[in-house]
Formats: sequence, C-alpha cells, structure tokens
Amino acid sequence: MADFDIHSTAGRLEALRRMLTIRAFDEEAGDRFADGEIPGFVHLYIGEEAVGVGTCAALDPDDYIASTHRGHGHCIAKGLDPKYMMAELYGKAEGYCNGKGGSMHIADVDAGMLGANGIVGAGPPMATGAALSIDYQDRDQVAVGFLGDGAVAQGQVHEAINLASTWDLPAVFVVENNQYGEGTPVEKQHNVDNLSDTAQAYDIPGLTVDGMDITAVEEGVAEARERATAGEGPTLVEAETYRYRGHYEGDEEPYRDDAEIQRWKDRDPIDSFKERLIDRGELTEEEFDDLQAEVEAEIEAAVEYAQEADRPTPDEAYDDMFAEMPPEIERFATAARARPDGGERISDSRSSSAQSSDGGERSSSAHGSDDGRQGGDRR
Ligand SMILES: Cc1ncc(C[n+]2csc(CCOP(=O)(O)OP(=O)(O)O)c2C)c(N)n1
Repeated sequence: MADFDIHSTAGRLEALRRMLTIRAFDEEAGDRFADGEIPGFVHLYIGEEAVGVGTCAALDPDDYIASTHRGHGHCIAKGLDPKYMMAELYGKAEGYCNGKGGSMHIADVDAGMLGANGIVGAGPPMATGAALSIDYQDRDQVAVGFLGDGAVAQGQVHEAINLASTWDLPAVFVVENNQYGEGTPVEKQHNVDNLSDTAQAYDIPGLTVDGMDITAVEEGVAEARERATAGEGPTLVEAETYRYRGHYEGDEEPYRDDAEIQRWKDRDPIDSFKERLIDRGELTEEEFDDLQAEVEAEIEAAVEYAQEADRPTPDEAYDDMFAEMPPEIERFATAARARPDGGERISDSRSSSAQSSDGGERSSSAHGSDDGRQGGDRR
C-alpha cells in the first residue's frame, strides 16, 4: 500500500489532494514558463492526473517508478515536494537535482522516483533494470516504467519488456495513452485496437483501463503489482487518458480541435472523483474549496521559494554528474575550478540578469531565445 490508502476515506482525500496538486503545479509551471521564468521546455500532465496518482496508490512507498519527459505528475503522485520540484524547474541549487536537471530530469531515488528523462521510451529500461536488482536481492518491491503511446513503438521499450517477461521480473509497464505522440494520433502510430494488445508479443497480461478514473487505474496496477510480487512477471497496463495542453507549452496544436478537447474535459478525472467523494458523503463542496485553496497556497509558496533560491555556482558544474568521477572528466572539472576568470565570466552574465517587474529573474544566458521557446520542441 502507498503512503495513502485509497481504500479509506483519508486515503481517497489524499489522492484527491495529489491530483489537485499536480494540476495546480502544472498550471503554474505553464504560466511561469510563458513569463520566461523557467528555462528549457515543460510538458504538462494536466488531464492525466488519475494515471499517476492511481498508479502510485497501488504501490508501496519503497517501490520504484521511472518516468517520462511528462513527469511532474509522477513526482507529485510519488510524494515529492513541489517546492524542490519547482526549484528544479527554475534551475536552482535547492532543486531535486541541484538545478542541473530541470523539468525533464527530476529524480529522488530515496523516494523511489528514479527519474524523468527526455528520451522517449527510456522509462521501461530503467524499470527493468530496477526490477532485476529487486529480483537479484530477493526484495519485496516492484518497479514501474511509465511510457507514452508514442513510446510503445520504441526499440528499447521492446527490449525492456521482452527481458522483464523472459526473466519474470517484478516490473509493471504503464502506458499513458493520451491519444497523441506529439501531433500524431494513436491510430496512425499503431496497428492494434488497444495498445495493451502488444502484451501478447511478450506472453504477458495486457489490460486497458479508463485512465480518467483513478479507481480503475489503481485496480489495474494493484493486480499487476500482485502478479509481479508473486514472481509471475510483468504486466502491461494501458491507461486511456488525454492531455489537455499541447505536447509542449507553445504547441499550436493544429492536429486537434476544441470539441475533441471538450469531450475529454467532460470526463475530467478530478471533477468525477470529487463528485464521487461528495456522493459518498466523504467530502462537501466547502471542504473541496478549502482543499483547493490549500493546494494553491502551497504551489504559490513553491514558486516564491524557487524564485528566491540560488542557482548552482559555476565551480559546481561538474558535481553530481557521476557516481565516480572519470579521470578524463576530472581534468576538465579541476581546470574549470582553477580558472580564475571561469566563475567570474558566468557570474557576470548572471548578475546582468534583469529583475522583471513581477520579481521574476530573467537571465538571457539561462533561458535561451524567444525564438527557441516558440519554435518547436528541440529535445
Ligand atoms: C528517442 C526519442 N525520440 C524522439 C524524441 C522526440 N519526442 C519527444 S516527445 C515525443 C512524443 C512522445 O509521445 P508519447 O510517447 O506518446 O508521450 P506524450 O508526449 O504523449 O506524453 C517525441 C517523438 C525524443 N525525445 N526521444
């Protein structure tokens, strides 16, 4: 069981809080990115909250997850602190990866979050590797690899699921079928009715669940977890969901229309879960409003924390990169630290960062050009 039990009232309220936190975090991240405060790219999870939270609700706290480029929701679902996540998005030293990873590389191994990453399909190999370590050490854990519908056709995903199946490893693969890989609809990417049908190729069970319904996701992943811990190998769980925002912030979305987006919003995972809790007498409208206000205050505080935090210093550039620094890299790190002008030059560009009128820090060196921001996904 997770650190919250979705089979209890308190656990369901915590699940709702996490879904609201994901939405508030990503809405704020989108706004702050548009304001130029956040460098790089952000891929928002809004609309998909039931998948991340439903999955993590079915896991034990020390189970592992390996994420995707759209990973903020997975982090919050696994219990990471939005404050340090936001600091990471801002490139600040207090962030989960000391500001060197950004939106697509948040990791907290102690919390079982092995990392988001910008390589489509890289979650499953990480999960298979973690599952091999669990199996080897005979531990009672599982490793979940998240992947998108686009990633299902990726070569390394095939390798990862094939090995996990062949070796009966305690892995679960959760496909977030949000209907598009960038601008390509799922039916133009794959020749199967359900992406879970691909499980047949590995001789493992494949389930398709309603990814807008947290309960359905939790049940599917709980079944998969049980199989995995019983030594029966991996399961592929496809959660049918939808991303409300573009592939990345700035995506003009010529590939879909408002009516389609609205059809999915009518099945919003937060609204429907809220209504269910109200129907069960576990929540009132007033309590919901209070919860929403608390979550919004938490995210506002996270933004303030991130804005005020320090960036890593130039002499720390090579820290945290390797478990053991390779000698050929150590040479560069030592030279960089010793260069009298090295830190200065970079600090100079930092100190020329202008304070925007709303207090946000704008650094031309850190944020890239406006052209890059609007010109497409450059990963
Ligand atoms: C190996 C690799 N190929 C291509 C890309 C470019 N790329 C970034 S996101 C993306 C689409 C991924 O779609 P999907 O797996 O469905 O995830 P979603 O964005 O829908 O969450 C692509 C092709 C990449 N980052 N990595």
